[in-house]
Amino acid sequence: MTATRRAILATPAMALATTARAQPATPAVMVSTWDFGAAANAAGIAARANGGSALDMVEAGGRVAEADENNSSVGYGGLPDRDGRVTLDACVMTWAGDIGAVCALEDIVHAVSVARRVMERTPHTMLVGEGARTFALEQGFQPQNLLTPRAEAAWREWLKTANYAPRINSENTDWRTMPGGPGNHDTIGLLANGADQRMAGACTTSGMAFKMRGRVGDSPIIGAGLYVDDEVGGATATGVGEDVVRVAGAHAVVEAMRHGLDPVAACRSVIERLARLRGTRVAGSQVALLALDKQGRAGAFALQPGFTYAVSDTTGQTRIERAGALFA
Ligand code: SD4
Repeated sequence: MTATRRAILATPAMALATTARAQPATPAVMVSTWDFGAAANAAGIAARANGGSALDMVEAGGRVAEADENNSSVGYGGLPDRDGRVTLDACVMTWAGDIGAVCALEDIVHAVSVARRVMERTPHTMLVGEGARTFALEQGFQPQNLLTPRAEAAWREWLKTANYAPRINSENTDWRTMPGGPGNHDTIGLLANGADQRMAGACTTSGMAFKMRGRVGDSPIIGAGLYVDDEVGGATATGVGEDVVRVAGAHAVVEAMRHGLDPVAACRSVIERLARLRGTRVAGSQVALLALDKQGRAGAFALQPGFTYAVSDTTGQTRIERAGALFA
C-alpha cells in the first residue's frame, strides 16, 4: 500500500461520524437517499398501504422526486448537461431479478416509469437516448421541456467559466443558496420491502450537473447505482457515479451483506475499498452508499460527511439519518 493510501486509511475520520445506530424496534420498510427521501417515502408507504408491491413503492417515490422542480438532480428541474440539455438516467430492479433501465432520456419527466416499462414491455433491459425517448412516446408518456428557467440560469452562469467540478453533497445544497430555494434535493435511490416481504429498488437522476453530452453515471447501471437480491437485501448509491461504477458499488454492498455484514458495515467496507483503490483521487469526492436488508435494518456510509437518508418503518414513521463518513 502506498504512503498516501495508508494515510487515507489511517485518518481518525475512520471512526464513524454517526455510529451505527441501534436498530429500531420496528423494521424499516423503505429507505431513500438524501433529505428529500422523506417525501418520496411518504408516497411509497401510501402505495404499500394501498396494496402496492415494493416495485410500486419505489416507483411512486421516484416519481415524487422527478416531478419536483426544486430538485436540481432528478427529473424536471434537473441541472442540464454542458450543452444545456436535461438528460435522465433511471433503473428499477425487483425481487425476481427483473431489471429495466433508461439512459440519457430527454423530454420525459418520469424516467423511473419508463425504466419500468422497459422491464415489463420489451425483451431488453436498457434503452438509451433517442431509442429510449421514442419508446417512451410510443408508450404514451407525454413530452415536455425539462429545463426550468432556474436550471437554465444556473447553466448560463456555469458557462461563464465552464469549470466542471462536482460539488460534495450538492444534492442537499444546490438550490439552498439560491433565492427561493427550499433546500432539499437529491439524485434519488430507493429501496423497499413490500407487505409480501418482497424487495425492489429504483434509482433516478439527471446525473452530474453540466456533464458531457452522452455521459452516463452509475444510477441506471444495475450493480453500480442499484442492486436488489431478495435473499439478502438491496443497496443504492449516490454521488460521483464514475467512482461508484469502479467498485460496482451497490452489488458490492449486497454481497458484503450476504457474507454477514450489517448494512452500515457493508456500505463502509465498500467505501473503504474505493478509498484503497483510488487513494487521494477520491479525497475531494462524495460517494454514498445506502442499504436495506431483509430484516428491515437500514444503514449507509459515505466518503464525506453530509450524506443523509430517509428511513420509514412499518408504522409509517419516517426519520432522517446522517451517514458516517470516511473523511469525517
Ligand atoms: C451520477 N450518481 O450520475 C449520479 C449523481 C448523483 O446525487 O448521485 N447525484 O453520477
